[in-house]
Amino acid sequence: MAALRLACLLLLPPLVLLRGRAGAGPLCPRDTPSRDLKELGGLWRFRADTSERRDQGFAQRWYRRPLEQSGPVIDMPVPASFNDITQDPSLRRFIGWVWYEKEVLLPKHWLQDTFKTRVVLRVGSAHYYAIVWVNGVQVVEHEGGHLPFEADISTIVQASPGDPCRITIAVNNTLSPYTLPPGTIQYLKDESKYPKGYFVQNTKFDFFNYAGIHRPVVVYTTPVAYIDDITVTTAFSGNIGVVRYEVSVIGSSQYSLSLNLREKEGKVVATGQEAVGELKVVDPKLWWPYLMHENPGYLYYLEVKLSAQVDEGLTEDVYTVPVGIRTVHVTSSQFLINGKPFYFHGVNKHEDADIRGKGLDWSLIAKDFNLLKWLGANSFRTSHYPYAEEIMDLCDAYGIVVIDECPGVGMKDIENFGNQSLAHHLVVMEELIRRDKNRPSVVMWSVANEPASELPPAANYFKTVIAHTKAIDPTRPVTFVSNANYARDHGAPYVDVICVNSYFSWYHDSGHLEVIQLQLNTQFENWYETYHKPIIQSEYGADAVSGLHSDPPLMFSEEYQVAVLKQYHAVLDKKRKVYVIGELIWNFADFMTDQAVTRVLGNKKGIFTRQRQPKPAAFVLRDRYWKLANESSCLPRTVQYYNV
Ligand code: GCB
Repeated sequence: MAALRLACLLLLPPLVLLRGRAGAGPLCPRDTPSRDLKELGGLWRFRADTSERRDQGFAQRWYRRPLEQSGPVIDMPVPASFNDITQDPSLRRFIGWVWYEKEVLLPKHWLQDTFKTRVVLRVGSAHYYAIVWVNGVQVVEHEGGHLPFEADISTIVQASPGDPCRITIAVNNTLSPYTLPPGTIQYLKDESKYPKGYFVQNTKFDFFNYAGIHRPVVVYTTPVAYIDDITVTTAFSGNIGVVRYEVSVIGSSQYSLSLNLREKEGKVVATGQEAVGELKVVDPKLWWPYLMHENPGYLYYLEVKLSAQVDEGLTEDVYTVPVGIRTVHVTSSQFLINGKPFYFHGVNKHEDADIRGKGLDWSLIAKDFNLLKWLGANSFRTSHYPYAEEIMDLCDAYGIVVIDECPGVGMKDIENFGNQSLAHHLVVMEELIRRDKNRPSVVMWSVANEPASELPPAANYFKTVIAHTKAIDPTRPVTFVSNANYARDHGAPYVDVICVNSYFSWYHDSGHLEVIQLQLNTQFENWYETYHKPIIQSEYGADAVSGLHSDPPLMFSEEYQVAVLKQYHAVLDKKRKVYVIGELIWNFADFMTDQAVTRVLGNKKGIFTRQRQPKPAAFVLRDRYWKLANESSCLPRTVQYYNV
């Protein structure tokens, strides 16, 4: 009870007023002929509220004046996790409210054309609960990391043109049983062992709980009458591609639309004028996964132009969405993309790196995509939360297929399956789908990773979450990733694809490589016999500390990791001929976790180190993935060999 009280105290500030929309506008901010964009990356002022109840910032209203007037501040990069930036161990493990602040001068024309310009502040993601003020006025609050949120700040910034605008963001990383992911706060009261008031945050997931402002903060403009959302779904029949679209407009009921669907080179291939319609493309260039076609990730561009009447006259807005024409279907034993069987040979990742933690980093993103291509990986799962839009854009462009996972990870206690959690989970799925619905790379939603799906309440919980997800997006299959016993999993009846994790000879029968094939075979047969649904081996692997060797292979050596992979591959090679539709290694790269006796400066199941250097397992996987790609596709020889 005390733990819960503290969780609530840390999470909720006194007297929070909800203003503005809690979610983000569905359209990712872009520079267009009618919109401007200003990134607020760089160093922000930063202060952790170290008061016992973490409530000093609210009691003293730190947002009312420049943060440095409240006490000592330091420089903190945005985007980045705050944990690994300083030499202060107490900041690394800090739980509670931290405060960020930046002053920004906005262009004059944004502030003076008040009848024409709408100014919006958008945060790409902040972990986990955030409240935002502009010039001391609260504009938005948002629960949950990994997803964007925004607020219309026009009236505030336009009230004082010429003055710098002060943006204050308070972020709280406390997790409660009802957040996603969930966690608990534990007070340790034995004063012979712990200082007075000592508490820790406990979680049941296996990655370090990085916090801060992880993705870009931007200010952008739209006209006052603007394109609020564009939804696109695609299909094809014979040589005709179909792009169904729906445009929603805010700020005027008197408007006209003009839509142009362009090829990559700019040629218009179809046009429309209605808010809801269907565009037909003759001989469409389909969106194909990487290594399934010589020209993967082909994108058309749907340019939407709005001409709207507002009180002061006519205003125009333009927004362009990339469109990949492709279909997705699931049968009892196959996953079909554009009607052809698709085999996922890919990875699970994390947003994780030295120093920046989960902060967006373009160099890391570029390196990771180069490694994926080198590896011959055609897919990844966004384990265990939605990744940055910048990453997802590249998946669309490169043809990397994505299983898009929400932050439903570490749901191990019965309390995580109550109505409060459920209501929040539904909102998170809405926000995720609103953000990623138009992406051709996203072929399936994953609503959770390894929940305690054997608990009876999991039945109704997953039935509801999956039904809700399908109701919002009827075009994509839905799954969650299970490590439960096939006969007792209450969520599996509702999924389209069975995703199963197993660590034979690691967490069970440690060191016994000889049992892997039997156990894996049994696993697949049990699941398939029970459900007759296609199966993805959504995690498997072993820790290898880079540079540790042992022959015969012993646990934690590079040789052992390779040996585990080879045992799994022997069975996968049989089962992929029948109903196994994919294999995703755990993990792409080593990553930071909480400290534990089973973790050596983090989880070492990466086939690359945290610094992205290959372990021997990476070469084994690379051989395999290129072979799989060559087998299942009709790639020209130039693509078949990948020589670096
Ligand atoms: C799992 C989890 C993943 C862990 C991994 C491991 O089953 O889904 O989050 O990191 O195992 O290495 O234990």
